[in-house]
Order: sequence, then structure tokens, then C-alpha cells
Amino acid sequence: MKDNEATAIVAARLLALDAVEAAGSGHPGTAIALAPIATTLFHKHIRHDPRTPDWAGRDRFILSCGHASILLYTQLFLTGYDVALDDLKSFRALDSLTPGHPEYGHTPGVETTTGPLGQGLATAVGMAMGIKHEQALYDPSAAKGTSPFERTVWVLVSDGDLQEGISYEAGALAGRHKLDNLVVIYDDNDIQIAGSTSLTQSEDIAARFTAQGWKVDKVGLAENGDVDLVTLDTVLAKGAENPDRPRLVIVKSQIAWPAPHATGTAASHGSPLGAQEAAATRAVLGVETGPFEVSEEAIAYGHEAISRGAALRAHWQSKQTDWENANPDLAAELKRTRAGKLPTTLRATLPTFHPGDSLATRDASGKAIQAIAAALPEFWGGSADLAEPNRTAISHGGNFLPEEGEDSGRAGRNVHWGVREHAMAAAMNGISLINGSRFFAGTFLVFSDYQRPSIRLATLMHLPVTYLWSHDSVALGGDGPTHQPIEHLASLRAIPGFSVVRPADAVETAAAWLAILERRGPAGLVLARQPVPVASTPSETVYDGVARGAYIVLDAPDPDVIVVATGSEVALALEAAETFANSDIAVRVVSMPSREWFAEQTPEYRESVLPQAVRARVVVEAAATFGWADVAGPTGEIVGIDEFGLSAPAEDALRARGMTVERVSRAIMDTVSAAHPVQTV
Ligand SMILES: Cc1ncc(C[n+]2csc(CCOP(=O)(O)OP(=O)(O)O)c2C)c(N)n1
Ligand SMILES: [Mg+2]
Repeated sequence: MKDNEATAIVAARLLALDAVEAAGSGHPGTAIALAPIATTLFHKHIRHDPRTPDWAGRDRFILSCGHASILLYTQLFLTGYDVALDDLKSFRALDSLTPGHPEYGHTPGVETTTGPLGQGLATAVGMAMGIKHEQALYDPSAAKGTSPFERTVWVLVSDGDLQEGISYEAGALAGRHKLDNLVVIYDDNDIQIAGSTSLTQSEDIAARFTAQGWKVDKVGLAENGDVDLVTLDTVLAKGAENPDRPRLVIVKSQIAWPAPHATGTAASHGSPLGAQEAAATRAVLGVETGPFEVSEEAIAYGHEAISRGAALRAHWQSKQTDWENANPDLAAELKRTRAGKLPTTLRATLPTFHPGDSLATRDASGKAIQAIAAALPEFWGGSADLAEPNRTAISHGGNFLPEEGEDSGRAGRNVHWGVREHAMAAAMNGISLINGSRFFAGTFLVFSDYQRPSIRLATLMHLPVTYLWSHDSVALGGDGPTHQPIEHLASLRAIPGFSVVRPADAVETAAAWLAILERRGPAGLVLARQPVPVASTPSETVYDGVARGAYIVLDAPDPDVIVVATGSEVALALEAAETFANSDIAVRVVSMPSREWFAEQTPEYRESVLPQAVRARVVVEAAATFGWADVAGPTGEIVGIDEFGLSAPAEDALRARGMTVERVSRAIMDTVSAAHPVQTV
């Protein structure tokens, strides 16, 4: 090892130690121990340019064990990213550039938000898939090692990452898809918060990943107890020659090494070492400087990454320019997709539906997907083994697979995720983080629970991922209560910034797809299995209304009562309203496909749809009533389902759970009376 490299590693260890001491909390042990691994990755293996962190040709580095965030921040500082020493001093403080866990979009050089263990690894698998797909679309015939689209995803994982079930799913996907652009380093330190990992696991991790189709290498401890960096470097360099497999490198380490008393202790995982141990660690390392004092040699070595990065980028740029010159049309398309722009003609290509048609919104979505896929090459998707019931397949899109064939290949637009909702959802984030892709994936709404941690991260990161959730109520019928969502809509609406979109009919479904694509945020499209009639509202009104989240579908200019419904219950509301056609009760029906989008509208628009003066309100949704009280108001009524469903044909299940015209009509009567009590003398 060169002297200045050793100096830089010592600096990285001590900066991590000092930052946690200064913050008074954090995770020092892993960051101190893994400083050599991070240093070698940032200087010799990851292709990155500290001065151009968003360079499209860069590799990606994912710190899946996000608790060790200071490990990443020290590298970003030392290698010359826009992260200053002061930022390390304000680790974990309010508004600092260095929050407790890495946050995408907040700190330059952070490629995805991590912290919930297992998510980073599965996100990285998605990134590796996204890279393969993009290369196949834009530069399919390039020989290995020559394409500007080739990039490697580097991941650091801890015991907890691999204990999480999502890592099993992610490992299987990476193996099946032969993601040779994925390199995972496993910090095999035998320690977690509870103590020794022998308390919790006895599996052979190498055998597990080998069985999933990975190439696995092991690196033991160096003689002095440190990470064996020489062997690790050799393995990483050699592994690159191994084709067709993702790689796992299992690296032995000792947490907090070389702190004299903290080494190997669970306590060093999540608490500052303390002043005494910090001083003792400095002594062991032979360093006499104080906290946050970084030697010039360490900075000089760190900044070698800047010239290295500039050279890598220049080399890439010449390949990229050659490609652009040879492929002007594709280059224009790539530019558009990476900028996140949609062709203006998209709306005109969407399918049309007519009043009198009756079809399930999942079927309408299936038709919309074909039209969008024809217009947008960046649009691809899949399903967790429910492509048929979800209607997610892109016809003639081919299967995304490493085997090139007539209907398969890396450019395939249909991803078969298998029954792996957890990893699918995390990988969707990874795909979306590789510029340009508009990715959607389906499952039943009830199984959105299996995706929730990744939905939360997608929303934190504002990623343009689309979840397609069909079978959205008890009306899915005979599969019964295990498959019938009740609380899901309310719980998804509780995620701040996430859009839940539940279109009422086929036209609303096409409009919802368009609005989701235009908004570029995380959204769930909630679809019915059963046929619903197409309302007679003009499609202009529908497209505008859906984009605004709610609009009037049956007007009464001076309504006595407003019925607000979502999805398939809009038809039920209209039917109930019909029964008052010849009465002296004026009923307005509002379709509210997205509460979140409606909440964004001007007060004037909201007032025009839901005048505050009209206190007789009925909300109809075949799901938990939780969360609707604000729309219903004190004199309103919510017609919903606050118990589990039951196994029965759709009609019977709906009736058994009170989703009937009679109940809605009664609610209309009751709320009108409640809002306008009859004056008695
Ligand atoms: C899903 C999830 N559950 C729990 C935690 C809290 N947590 C943070 S680190 C950790 C385990 C630490 O062990 P390990 O992964 O081996 O990390 P090391 O201490 O070796 O760095 C736990 C339980 C988390 N971040 N994510
Ligand atoms: Mg551990």
C-alpha cells in the first residue's frame, strides 16, 4: 500500500470517529472498520467524477447499510465532492448536508436513500437491470467493454441487509438476470446490535448466493486484524473478467478496528466511542492531530480521485460522442427521455371509450398500456406473477431476459418478477434512478403491503414509479378476505406525497395514466376487476377532472346533497342519485379519483366542486372509512367497509358488506335530514 493511501485511510477512520463524537450519536464502528474498503472503491474501482456527480456514464455506489452513512460522507469529502469538512462537523444536525442516513437528492454523490436494511441491495439490483435494459435499447450491438452505456453498480451490505427477506428475492433476481454489472461487498463482521450474529443466523451465505447464480469470493482478515485490502483489490480486479454473473465478495472485518477496546463490540455499532477510546484509537494509529484535523497528504491522495474522474469521464465522453454521431435519432430520444419529457402527441394516442361500454378499469388500463408503450420507448413494466389478471403485459414488447431470442432479450419490456413483491418494488426504485425509464409494475392491491417500505422510499425520493394495483375491493369476489383489500387505500393515502389514483371507469383510467405520466411522481393506480359502465361525461371534462383529482360527474347547480365516490363506487353513486331524479332532493355526484391531487387545487376550484355550504355529504368507497371524515363533515355519512370481506361472488360480497344502492340512497336521505333538520313548532 502506498503511504499516502494509508494516510487517507487513517484520515477516513478518524473523521468517522470524530463526526460521531461531535454529533453525540451515530454509527462509528462499521465506518471506522470499513474505511479501507470505501477508500479503495472510491479510488480504484468505482468509475465516478467527484466534480460531476450526475455524470450519466458513472458507476453507482450504494451503501445498503445506510446506518454507516458517515463512511460514505467521509469519502465524498476526501475525494472532492461538494461536501466540506464543516458538513462532517455538522453530521446529523438540523439541515446539514450529512443526515443520519444517506438521502438521495440531498447530498451530492448519494445515489439512493438507504437505511431500511435490505432496500439498498434490492434497489441496486433494479439499477443493474435498468442499465442493462438501457444499453440494449440504445447500443445493442456493442462488444463487451466498449459501450458508453455500460456501468457497474457497487454495493456495500451488512449482516442485517442479508438477514432481511428482501435480499433473498433480490439475490434470486440478480442471478436469474445474470447481472454481471453488479458487485456486492458483504461486511461479514459477525456482529449486529444484539451481539454476535451467531445468535441469529447459521446459514452459509456463500452457498446461498452461489445457489442463486452468483460468483462468490471470500476475503479473510489481514494478519493484523484489519480488512485484507490487498486480497480484496485482487479479487475485485479479477472478478471483472468473470462473465454472466453478479458477484458477491464476502469480506471479514472487525467492527471498530483498531479501537483498542471497542473493536469487535456490538456497542460500537450505534454509539460514540467516547473521548477516552477516541484518544486511545488515535494513539494506536500513531496520530497526534486533534479532531477533524486532516493531513495534507490525506487530502492530496483523496483529490487524486478528481483527476482520475476527469480522465474517466473524458474517455467516456469520446465514446458517447461517437455513439451520438452514429445514432442521431436515438441520441435525440435518449436526450428526451433523460430529461423526463413526454411527446406532446401522447394524449391523442390513448384509447377512447364510449358511454354504454362496460369494462373493468384493469382492462381499460391494459389498453392504455399498449398505447403508451407504442409512444414511449422508455415505458416498460411487469408484474409479480400476475401479468394476466393485472393486464400489465406489453404486447409484442418481449420478455426482459438475458437470453437473446425472438421474444426475449435485455431490451424486453416485460419483466417477470416472480412472486417477489418486496424486491420488485425496491428494484422499481433502482430502475427509476437510472435516467429516463418510466417503469410500472403490478400486483393485487392487497399485496401492496409487501411493497410498502419501497413505496415509502420512492416517495421520499420523489421517483416516477407507477404501481398498478388491480382487484381493488371485495368485488374481486370468491378469493375472499385474504385477497380483498379493506384498509389499504387509507394506509397508502397516509404516505405523505404519494398519489393514490382510483379511476371510476375506462375513460378515467386512460386519463389517470396520462396524468400520472405527466406528473412524474410516485403513484398507485388502483383498478377494479369487475366491469364498470363508462359514464356519459364528455372526455374533455374527464381528462381535466381526473388531473384535478375530483370533478362533478352529475351536476345539480344548487345541490341539497353531494355524493363523493371513488373508483367502481362512482357508478353506484350515480345509480343511487338516479333514484332521486324525480324527487325534490337535488343530488350532485363527484368522482374523486385522487384525494391528493384534489388537495393541491385552488380553494376556488375545491369550493366549486364541494361547496362548504352543502353540509349533506355522502362518501362512497368500498374500503375502510378511515380518513374520509373531513370530506363527509359532521353531518355527512361514509358508506364504506370497516370489517374484512368474505368469500362470495362479487354481487353477494358487495351486498353482504353493504355496498348497495339502497344503502347509499338511505344515506342521501339521512344526511339531507341531518343537514336540514325539520323545524317543529
Ligand atoms: C429494516 C430495518 N430494521 C431494523 C433496522 C435498525 N438497525 C440498524 S442497523 C441494524 C443491524 C446492525 O447489524 P449489521 O447489519 O450487521 O450492521 P453492523 O452493525 O455490522 O454495521 C439494525 C437492526 C434498520 N435499519 N432497518
Ligand atoms: Mg454486522
